[in-house]
Amino acid sequence: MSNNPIRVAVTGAAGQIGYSLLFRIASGAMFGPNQPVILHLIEIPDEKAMSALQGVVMELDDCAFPLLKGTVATSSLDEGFKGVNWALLVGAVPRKQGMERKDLLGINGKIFTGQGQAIAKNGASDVRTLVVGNPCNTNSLIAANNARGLDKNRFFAMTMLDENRAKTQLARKAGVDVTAISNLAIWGNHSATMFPDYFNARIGTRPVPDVIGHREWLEKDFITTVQQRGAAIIKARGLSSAASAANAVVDTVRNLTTPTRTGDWFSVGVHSDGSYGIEKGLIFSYPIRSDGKNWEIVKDVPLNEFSRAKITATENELKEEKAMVADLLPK
Ligand code: NAX
Repeated sequence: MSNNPIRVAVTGAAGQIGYSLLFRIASGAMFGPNQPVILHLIEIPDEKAMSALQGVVMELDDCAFPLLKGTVATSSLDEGFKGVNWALLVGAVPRKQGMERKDLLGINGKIFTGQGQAIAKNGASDVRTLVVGNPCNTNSLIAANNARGLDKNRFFAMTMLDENRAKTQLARKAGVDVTAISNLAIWGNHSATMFPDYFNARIGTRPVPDVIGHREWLEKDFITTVQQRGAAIIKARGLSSAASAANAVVDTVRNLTTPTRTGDWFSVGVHSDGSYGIEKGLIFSYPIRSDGKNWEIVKDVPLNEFSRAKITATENELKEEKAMVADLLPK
């Protein structure tokens, strides 16, 4: 057991995802039941947001969590990222009606230049950053490129919610428990172009297509359901997914900080080293393994023509996004 608390910064801490996430971290779900934490809650310098944040702090206090050793609530990036071991970048401006993707990238991109710089300046020597705020791959790319002196391998973008959604869909279709599904990689961008790779996923020890013989369902319904799940939740709830997103943040950090089960892998957007022919430097979701400290891209996962075409489409979208924010990436 380590007695040194882990410092975790969460931006957008008064938002929907923050409201689920903070309580999971403070209860020990992210770093285990013996690891104390200190939460750094970051919001915009707006009266309403800061007041809501105070309310969240009061509720955290009222849980009397044994592992929560302190909270810092601030709108200052320097104070918020001071000494943090993890920076969970959740806060972003949502896309509004009439807003083009380029506009959103421009507005949110500016947030992530400043946050990348502040993390590099203030974070602990082992700081790692997970971007959740959308478009999360390209926001992570911006943060990584503006965090001078920090290894780009410490920047991630969340695709775990897509992986969890895909696993549940496959388990339901096959009539098995969700724990029977493994090796489910999400490739590419956290967007409607992502590719949930059912060819390499397994149900027990068997490849998914051997168990679910319904090829058309896999090619069409399955992929579309996973890609459109966020929109379906907005339609049903009137609000975007929050508790399941917070759960995916917990899963991502746990996956990166605990050894991956032998033979399995998980999905997260990482700095591409050119693996699988993907453009170097993009933040691209791959099948990843961790030894608990370091992570690696799983090599030699077989890809067929169908998968290749899907992966190229999502790569192309990320290249376009990168081109749109070129002015935010220092040379
Ligand atoms: P909310 O609008 O409920 O909360 C966002 C919070 O961020 C607000 O309190 C706002 O004041 C704050 N904020 C905005 N700019 C900030 C800044 N520069 N610094 C600090 N705080 C800032 O959104 P919520 O539902 O919590 O979603 C947050 C983000 O997660 C959105 O960008 C959303 O698109 C994204 N998502 C990403 C997912 C993923 O799988 N990667 C899934 C869920 C979610 O859609």
